[in-house]
Amino acid sequence: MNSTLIVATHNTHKTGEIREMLGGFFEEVVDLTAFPEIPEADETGTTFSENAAIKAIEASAAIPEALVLADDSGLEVDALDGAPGVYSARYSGEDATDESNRVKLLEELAKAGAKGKKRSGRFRCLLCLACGGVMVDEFDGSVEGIIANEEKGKNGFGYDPLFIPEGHCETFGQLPSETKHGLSHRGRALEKLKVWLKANR
Ligand code: ITT
Repeated sequence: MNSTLIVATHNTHKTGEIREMLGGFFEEVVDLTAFPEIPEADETGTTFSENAAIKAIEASAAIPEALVLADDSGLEVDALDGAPGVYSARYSGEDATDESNRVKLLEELAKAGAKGKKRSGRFRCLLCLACGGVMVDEFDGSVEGIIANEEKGKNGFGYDPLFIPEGHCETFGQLPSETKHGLSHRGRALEKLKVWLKANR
């Protein structure tokens, strides 16, 4: 097996986090921004697992010699019946940005009248590993928390400035990246992947 990992994403924040956490396992961690000829996968699944598999298998079929890892992730908020969930990236529409998504989330929670502990939720991450166009394995992770009343901090990406992980008083936007990596949905799924890599590479 070669020492390059292809991350089947166009989200460079995800790639950065995965590179930081998996650095020791691969010489290079690159994403699909380095392969503009590969079209963006249609995320037609209704679960994180289905969408992670779609992204991993499509990219792996296009680069069959490489080990490919896809990440499908998102935020589930209990007061919103699990929304935005698998639609987290495009919660506020097709032209959504991280900022417009955070604004929409605060608006929806205000409409729902969700205060204090009623603002509970979790980040989920499904990692799918593929090679030669075939799925090899999948790994999951989640972190429970509370949605803050307002944005705090500039670290991370997406909903990080609004997410206070269980056991902390600050958002992922305020906490150092090492703290986020140690308890995040992605960090927990990557720990399972590391066990797999140790056993299989
Ligand atoms: P790819 O499909 O190209 O991987 P994407 O950003 O569209 O990129 P997803 O469909 O998996 O990826 O959507 C993930 C969204 O969930 C992401 O855009 C954020 O809004 C949110 N999200 C996931 N992990 C997060 C994290 O660690 N911190 C903050 N927000 C996160």
